[in-house]
Amino acid sequence: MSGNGFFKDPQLLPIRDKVAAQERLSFEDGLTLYRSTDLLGVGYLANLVRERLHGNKAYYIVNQHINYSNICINGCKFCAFGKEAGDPLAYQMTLEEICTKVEERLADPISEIHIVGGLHPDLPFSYYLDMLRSIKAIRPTVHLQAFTAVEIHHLAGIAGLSIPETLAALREAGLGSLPGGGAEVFSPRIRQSLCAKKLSPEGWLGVCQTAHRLGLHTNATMLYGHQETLEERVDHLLKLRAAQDETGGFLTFIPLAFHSANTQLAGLPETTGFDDLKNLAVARLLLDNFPHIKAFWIMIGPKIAQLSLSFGVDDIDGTVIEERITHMAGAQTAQGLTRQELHHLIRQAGRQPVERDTIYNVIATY
Ligand code: V47
Repeated sequence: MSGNGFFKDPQLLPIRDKVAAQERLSFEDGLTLYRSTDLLGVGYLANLVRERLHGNKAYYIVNQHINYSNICINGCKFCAFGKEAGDPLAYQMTLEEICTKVEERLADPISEIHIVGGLHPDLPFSYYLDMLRSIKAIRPTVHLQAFTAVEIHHLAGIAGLSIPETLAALREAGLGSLPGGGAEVFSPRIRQSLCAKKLSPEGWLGVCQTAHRLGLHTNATMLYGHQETLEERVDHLLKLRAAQDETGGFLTFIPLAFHSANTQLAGLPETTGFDDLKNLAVARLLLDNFPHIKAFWIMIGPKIAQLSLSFGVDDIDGTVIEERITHMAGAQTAQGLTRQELHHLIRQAGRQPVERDTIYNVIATY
């Protein structure tokens, strides 16, 4: 382990000792990490944990995103994607349109389709079941990572079913796992201010834990870079860690960098590379029971995502292909990356590209 002289911030030394001893970090440790300007020190510690878990591997997936509708009843202030029904920019895809999107990519070796939408007020439950079934009919082996915990809760209301019944019906139709969206920041202050109508933190965690108990994996996210405090970030991460201790079904944590354009928070500055790397590194250190930390290159850019492979990250998501949520909020990143581009980023960072499926089975190593 690196000598004391490496760390510019002496407050990191006791945390270094805990990391070396594989001891769990506390709330105060989390705050110290966030407050420290010794980014290289924090990154070094996160990299130790990443290396212990994953050696030199850096995962990616060949996936496709489908955002079936942006019509949403929640009206979250941070969201440029969601629109009220009747808004000129509102859309909802028919099942035929969704099938066309899937058919258009049949030649690509896609192993996952990632499906997220708004909370539509009146699409019937059958639309969601038929969507999964139709995609599976076209691509029987693809893994469907579909519907955030917030959508699942909404669909349960539409279907008049309990959460376990809703998940079981969706699984029967082809659901493979849940993406990590909709967690935002668990702080009641932030939720009151930014997304008062959204499913509560307890509700979000409850849906994920119910999914875990049924044998479905889920991801988890945190939206950062808006109005949240460092204390609220640490609290969010520790709530995820506590939930994971109980049910163990979270696969990956993905910090989501806030983009303000076209939102009710327009004008807030972009997150910085420093803060993007710091969030990923602190997450790796606090979430000791999460197998994977993912950098979503769409939100932080491929260059910071590449650097993050030395700051605790073992996964840089995937090919994506047509993303709407961040691009409607002003993201300047590409809509997709090729497998070759992902390999180039990973190799230049000195890591070994590993193509994975959704649940981290290795498809190929390069
Ligand atoms: O839930 C909304 C966030 C999420 C903005 O599970 C915004 O592997 C930034 O969850 N700026 C959806 N973020 C995306 C998501 C996701 C993405 C990639 C991989 C995975 C995974 C999950 O995007 C929403 C919300 O938290 N979001 N608006 C915005 N203006």
